[in-house]
This record gives sequence, C-alpha cells and structure tokens, in this order.
Amino acid sequence: MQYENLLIAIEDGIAVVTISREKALNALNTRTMTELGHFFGEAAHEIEGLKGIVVTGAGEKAFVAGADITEFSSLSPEEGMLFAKRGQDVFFLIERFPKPVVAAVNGFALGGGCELAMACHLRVAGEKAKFGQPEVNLGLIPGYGGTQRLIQYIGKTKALELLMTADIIGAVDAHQLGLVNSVVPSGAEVLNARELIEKIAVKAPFAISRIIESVNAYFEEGLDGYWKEVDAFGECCGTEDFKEGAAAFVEKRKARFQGK
Ligand code: CO8
Repeated sequence: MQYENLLIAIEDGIAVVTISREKALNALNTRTMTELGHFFGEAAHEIEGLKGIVVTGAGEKAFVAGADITEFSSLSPEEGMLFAKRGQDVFFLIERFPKPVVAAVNGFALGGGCELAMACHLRVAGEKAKFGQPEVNLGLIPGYGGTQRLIQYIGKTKALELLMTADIIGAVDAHQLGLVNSVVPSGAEVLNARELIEKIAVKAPFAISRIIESVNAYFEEGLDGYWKEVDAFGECCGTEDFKEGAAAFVEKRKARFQGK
C-alpha cells in the first residue's frame, strides 16, 4: 500500500512512523487510520530484524490533535458505531504488536491522539506535550478506547475528571499521573523513544512478545491473565533464547539472543 499520510523511516532496526498531516495538526482521517491499520497489521510484520516502532507526529506543534472532526460531524448513530469500532480495531493492532511500540509525543495529543498514544506500549513526552480527551466539548465521548485505557493508566478518579472536564494537561502532570513514562526536552522525543527500544532490544525478543501478550490479557474480557502467564512461561521455556540466557548467566557473560 502506498502511504499518503504516514512517513516510514527504518534505521538500525527501528521504524519511525510519522503521522504527516501537519496542516490539520496530524488529525486522524479515514485514510490515515487505514494506513495505520495496514502498517501495524501487515507491513511492520514483514520488516526484517525489526526491534521496535516509534510513533510520532510531523512538526513541532502536534503529535495528533484528534480524529479528523471534519469527517465525522454528520455521522448517523450506526455510522458512528462503525467509525469507532474500525478505529478501535486499528489501535488493538498497535497494542497487540509483538515488539515494543513507543509513542514520541511532541505536542498536542488530544482525543484520538491521546488514544493513539495510549494504545502504544510506552510513551515518551516532550516538555511541550499536551494531553486530553476533549470529546465532551463536541457532544461526544472518546471512541478509540479512551474511556478504557485512561482508567488503566491513571485510575478511575482522575480518568473521570479528565474525561468529564475535558481539561488538557501538560507533560509533567501526565508523568505524575502515570500516563507517560518520561518527560524529555522538546525535540528529543524520538531519540529517547529509540533509546528505550534499544534498551529492550538486547533482551530476549520472544519473552518480550509474551510480556506484551500477558500484560494485555489482564485487561481483555474472557481471558485469564494468570493462565496466559503460565502458558507463555511454558512457551519461553521451549526457546533457544532461554537456553542461551541461562547459559550466559552461568558462564558470567552477556546473553546473545536470537529471538528463537
Ligand atoms: N480535526 C480536524 N482538523 C483539526 C483538528 C481535528 N481534530 N485539530 C486541529 N485541526 C485543524 C484546524 O481546523 C486548523 O485548520 P485550518 O488552518 O484549516 O483552520 C489547523 O488544524 C490548526 O488548528 P488551530 O488553528 O485550531 O490551532 P490552534 O493552535 O489555535 O489550536 C488546538 C490547537 C487546541 C489543538 C485546536 O486545533 C483544537 O482544539 N483541535 C481539536 C481538538 C479536539 O477536539 N480533538 C478531539 C477530536 S474528537 C476525537 O478525537 C474522537 C476520537 C474518537 C472518534 C470516534 C469516531 C466516531
């Protein structure tokens, strides 16, 4: 698929995905959501030697300022449900991606933008990043998982406050609340996100994929997270990486994992 609104740059095994609709503050229109779905559902799985993915926004002002309001201002209830479901499915592809996905939040992360950042496994925020779920200003609620994931990160008390007041918070507050992993100088978001991926990339890749699956299982209806962990632990025991990790410990050397 030819991307119009995503720029993909792969360097040293890290793919940087830049949402590139700067004039609309990188708002997520249907085309962009389709491209994200294609990338995380298909293209990224084909990248040889991929260590992880950074998601960011073009320009200095916005990560993503939300879903594209011009596209959904006249949706019927049925169309609205379809829109939200399709968006949620795309964000599940990100959340369930087997390698680390880090949001490098370089500005406004509002509405669907905050939801996109929350679907990533980790979030690095620049000092000027701003987060919020302002949908109630439009007569809406979040539709891309915001009511569910915000609770997971910051708890019900603060989540309800942000969702109902539409307050926009800065990077430091987002960090204190547990919404982001770290706050870095503006302009250094992608670099720091890359460093985080490099740090994870020396660990056993199969085990990392099972960490993602097991943690996600805690929040998925119908799944027993403890049983998922038992199952995944057993799978890890059958890997070459486990043999290598244990041997390296005994031999007092660094492990060289192959992801097998
Ligand atoms: N959609 C479309 N265009 C946008 C969006 C957006 N979300 N945000 C900004 N833009 C456009 C503006 O219209 C403007 O375009 P133009 O230059 O052609 O007039 C351009 O970007 C620059 O924006 P501003 O001039 O407004 O810049 P300011 O610095 O004055 O303000 C803000 C920046 C505060 C970020 C402001 O643009 C704003 O409030 N944007 C909207 C934020 C918002 O409400 N986001 C939530 C949208 S709803 C949502 O995301 C729901 C997700 C689930 C959807 C489920 C589907 C049914």
